[in-house]
Amino acid sequence: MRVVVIPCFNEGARLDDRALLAFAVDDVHLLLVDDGSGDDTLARLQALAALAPTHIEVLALPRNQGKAEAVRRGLLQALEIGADVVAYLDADLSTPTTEMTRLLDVLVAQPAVEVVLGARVALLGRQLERSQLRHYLGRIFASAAATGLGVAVYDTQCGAKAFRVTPSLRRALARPFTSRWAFDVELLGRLLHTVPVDAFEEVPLLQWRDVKGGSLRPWSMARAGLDVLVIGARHRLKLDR
Ligand SMILES: Nc1nc2c(ncn2[C@@H]2O[C@H](COP(=O)(O)OP(=O)(O)OP(=O)(O)O)[C@@H](O)[C@H]2O)c(=O)[nH]1
Ligand SMILES: [Mg+2]
Repeated sequence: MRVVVIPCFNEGARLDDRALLAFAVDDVHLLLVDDGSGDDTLARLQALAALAPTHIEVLALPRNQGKAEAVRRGLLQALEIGADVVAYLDADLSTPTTEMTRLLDVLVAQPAVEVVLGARVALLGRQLERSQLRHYLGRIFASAAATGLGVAVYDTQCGAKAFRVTPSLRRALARPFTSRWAFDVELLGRLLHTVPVDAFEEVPLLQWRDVKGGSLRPWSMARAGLDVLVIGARHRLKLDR
């Protein structure tokens, strides 16, 4: 079973019920995590789960804890219900579900791969719609992350990642992340202590778009930038095991 965790915080206006329902078929299950939203997100998620009770489950966190903890709690629950592949995906579907499917399929097609990361690389023939400013900020962030982790990762912040369920993954999720927004880097760092670098695969996305209405503020971005430096230093000193 493949379980895709979708963290949702005040997503009432952005949720695409139809796309999510169409995605939750066959062995793809959705675990929708309400991160203590103040709007109608939880009711919307519950209504969606009622339409496909065998394929969609809701985890309601009683108060807002941030994307890092919402994803971690979702992934832990996915492990508990017996998933052999888990993933996470942003609720705004900036990465469309068809692209998430492609990431999941890599784990089926390539048994040696354990971690699949969506990478936003603008190439001719691909549909990548991203503001210039965000692109360049993202490049600086990813370069800092790659230096800190000591591996040539191109895009750490794409909200679409998939993992084979292994003891290494369980261990990497056992403790809360220290960073609210740079947690993807923290997770990769924890995994890199035991998973060989060739078991990581970045997959350039064919489609990705900036979806307005998110709540990531400039202050959070600056904080994430600071966090990535600390995470890199801790990783090199092996303090993040
Ligand atoms: N902002 C925010 N998002 C959260 C939180 N908890 C879970 N999320 C989810 O994390 C995902 C990414 O959030 P976004 O606000 O879209 O962040 P972003 O795409 O980096 O930034 P935007 O360009 O503003 O959309 C979404 O699925 C959110 O619902 C939280 O506490 N704050
Ligand atoms: Mg977004």
